[in-house]
Amino acid sequence: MSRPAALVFDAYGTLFDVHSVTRLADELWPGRGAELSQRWRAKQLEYTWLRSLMRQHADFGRVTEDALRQACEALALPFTEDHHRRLMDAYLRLDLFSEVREALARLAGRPLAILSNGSPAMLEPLVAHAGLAGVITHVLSVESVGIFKPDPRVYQLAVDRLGVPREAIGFVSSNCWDAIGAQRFGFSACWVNRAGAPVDRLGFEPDAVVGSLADLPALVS
Ligand code: 2OP
Repeated sequence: MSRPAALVFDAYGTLFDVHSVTRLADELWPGRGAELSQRWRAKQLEYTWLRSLMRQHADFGRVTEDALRQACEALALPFTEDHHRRLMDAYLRLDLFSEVREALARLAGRPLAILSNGSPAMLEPLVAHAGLAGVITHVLSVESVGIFKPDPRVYQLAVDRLGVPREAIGFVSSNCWDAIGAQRFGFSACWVNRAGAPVDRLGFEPDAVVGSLADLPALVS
């Protein structure tokens, strides 16, 4: 990833910890929070892929709500509309991973964009709540193209909006399949593997793997 002209970051799972909702979920259903959070995230991503394949797009807010309801029913968790509202609100205030702020400060001086499945209505409050409004230069949502990652049209959006050729863009995601999709599109793609997970077997691999965003400045300078 030698000296990319711009860096493009995935949001959920990469900059923001989707599992920070576990705290509230544990408050609502003691001892069941982690299980719900894992299942909710897995179902949310599954629905993005299925809706893209079916050409039946709905925004990430709807997909996230649908996934939450399915996960609660699958786990037989008693669920009210107040639970739903509180958990969806928590999605607008996810924790920033601890190393992100310093890493972004060290990477400044080039466009630093978010490219996410999230809708603008979800991403704008999330970025503002984390105090990243002055740090992230572009917030790009798949809603501009009407299909979810890893469809190539999503990555093309970053090229179009940043005005930077694909080969000059460094892409960063904690979702291995997203990093591979970006790599196949033509970005230099880095997988942030905080959990030490096995690489996805998709016939291709990310260009680089790091354990946290703290390792990124050395990789791109
Ligand atoms: C994002 O697009 C993949 O959900 C992840 O932010």
